[in-house]
Amino acid sequence: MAKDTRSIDELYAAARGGERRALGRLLTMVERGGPNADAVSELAHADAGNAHIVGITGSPGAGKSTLVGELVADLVEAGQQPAVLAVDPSSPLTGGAILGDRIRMEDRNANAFIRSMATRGHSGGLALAVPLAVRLFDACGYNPVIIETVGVGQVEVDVVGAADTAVVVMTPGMGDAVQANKAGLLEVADVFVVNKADRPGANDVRRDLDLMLDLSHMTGQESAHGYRPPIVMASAINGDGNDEVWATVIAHRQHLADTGQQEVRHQHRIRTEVRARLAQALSESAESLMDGDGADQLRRAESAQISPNQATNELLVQLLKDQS
Ligand SMILES: Nc1nc2c(ncn2[C@@H]2O[C@H](COP(=O)(O)OP(=O)(O)O)[C@@H](O)[C@H]2O)c(=O)[nH]1
Ligand SMILES: [Mg+2]
Repeated sequence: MAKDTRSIDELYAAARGGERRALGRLLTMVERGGPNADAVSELAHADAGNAHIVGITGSPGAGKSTLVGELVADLVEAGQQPAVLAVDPSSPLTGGAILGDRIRMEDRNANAFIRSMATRGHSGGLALAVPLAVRLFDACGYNPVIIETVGVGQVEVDVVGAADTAVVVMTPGMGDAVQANKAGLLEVADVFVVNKADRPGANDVRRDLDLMLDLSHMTGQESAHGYRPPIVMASAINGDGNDEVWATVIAHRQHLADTGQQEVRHQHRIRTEVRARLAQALSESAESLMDGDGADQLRRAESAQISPNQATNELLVQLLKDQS
């Protein structure tokens, strides 16, 4: 195949016109970061803002990909055009159920776009790349945009917490409710799915969850506007409960609309993205300062002439001067 020499603008126009290859190339740029990613983001910014963004998280093996695959098939059947961004550092491009689903899905129907995002192990890249990829899908008319991520690290929790609707998937027999609580997932969850309800112990998970939600209610952690995250029992692999999962997601979106919370979510999402970008920019500046103009302070701290604290303060002054 001839090398694709189209400009970013041309690729973007083609992607908006429905060309999957063009969209795929833009997603690769977004994944790699840097000036090209920023250029894509600028273009997409003008056309995005319609998609319902749904985050789905949970332990590895909880059945997220199975559930997402089923939901996507249902959405396509219902005439919608869903996109999925699967971010799972533990199963990079070669692994995971989602890729099998992807191939079948793309054969079956061109209305869905499923993409595994490679972040090459460094999770910082995720916080930068995910919002851009979501914006691009949104700008290209995909709706909903579903983000699948393992609920382990802070970045993953942030990504899901910044969605319009955050779905947390649990399974019986893994102490999942307690784990999720520790990982901070209880606070970001809008919908709980107890998957693998065909297995013993599903009702125990539900009970544990209910208890923890009662507790957070008593300590005032529960979200305002009287919303208590519903718990849906499902067996994704058998197709049981998938309809109810989606109906519950849609009900949450309606709740956001009714209470004006959609705008709050949007603001939170933008804030999360800007924070990640700021942190990245400052961290890069700090590195180059220590390699350049600030090397002297660093040497003096290394040889104990000044304390690390003092070196930091001096470097900070330098850094802020450089930024302005
Ligand atoms: N028994 C049972 N197994 C399931 C169910 N859903 C998914 N699985 C299986 O659990 C394993 C992990 O599923 P996967 O969707 O890849 O999980 P993910 O890591 O959360 O994306 C696979 O072998 C699935 O077939 C379910 O409802 N019941
Ligand atoms: Mg998966």
